[in-house]
Amino acid sequence: MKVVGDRIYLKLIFFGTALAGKTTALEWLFYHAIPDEMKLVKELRQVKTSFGQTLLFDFAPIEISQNVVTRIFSATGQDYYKGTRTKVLADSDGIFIVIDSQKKALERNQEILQELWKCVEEMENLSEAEIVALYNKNDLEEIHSMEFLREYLGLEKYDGFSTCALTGDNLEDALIAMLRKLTAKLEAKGFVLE
Ligand SMILES: Nc1nc2c(ncn2[C@@H]2O[C@H](COP(=O)(O)OP(=O)(O)OP(=O)(O)O)[C@@H](O)[C@H]2O)c(=O)[nH]1
Ligand SMILES: [Mg+2]
Repeated sequence: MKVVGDRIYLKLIFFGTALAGKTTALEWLFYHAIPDEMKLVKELRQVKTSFGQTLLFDFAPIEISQNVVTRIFSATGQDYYKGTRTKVLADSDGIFIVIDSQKKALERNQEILQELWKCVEEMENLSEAEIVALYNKNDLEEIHSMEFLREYLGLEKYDGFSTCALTGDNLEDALIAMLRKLTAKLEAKGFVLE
């Protein structure tokens, strides 16, 4: 959370394994759910590899009220670029953990969660971040249920949404849940949203 003049800047991030659907989820929200008048840029800013995966990040700044700007990022999930992933994570106020619900991705989800918990422990400010989990790819067949994944991955205490980033199923609800948590936090600190 950064205060610049009378404005507050919040940072949200989509974090999860490679190909979990972070970019697809952010793209869907940006182009289908976020009203144009809230967007501070017309197109998502993206830095991709030649194969179309995220090299550094995707980025969209939006204005959720006259005095609150929310910058939304998606980090790379590829371990090759792990160093940039943790840099992009720094100072996040809200983390969407994107779980790839496919059975074959179970171990990779566990590994990246370990990395995330380590970052939360070690990086300044991150322990206060709000967390919402997306159990993505709910349209596929060979997947674990959200109930199973929540428990197996130890995510029971976080709000969870069973999502399909391709169709946007439940994504808007997840974004609203996150923004509600963050605005409640701001109000609790005495900040008045304009
Ligand atoms: N069936 C299905 N496919 C999905 C879903 N979400 C994403 N995909 C597909 O999964 C692939 C990877 O999606 P991305 O959004 O690029 O994944 P990412 O998490 O950004 O991956 P990195 O940038 O490599 O970290 C793409 O082919 C998407 O179309 C989903 O909910 N269901
Ligand atoms: Mg991506």
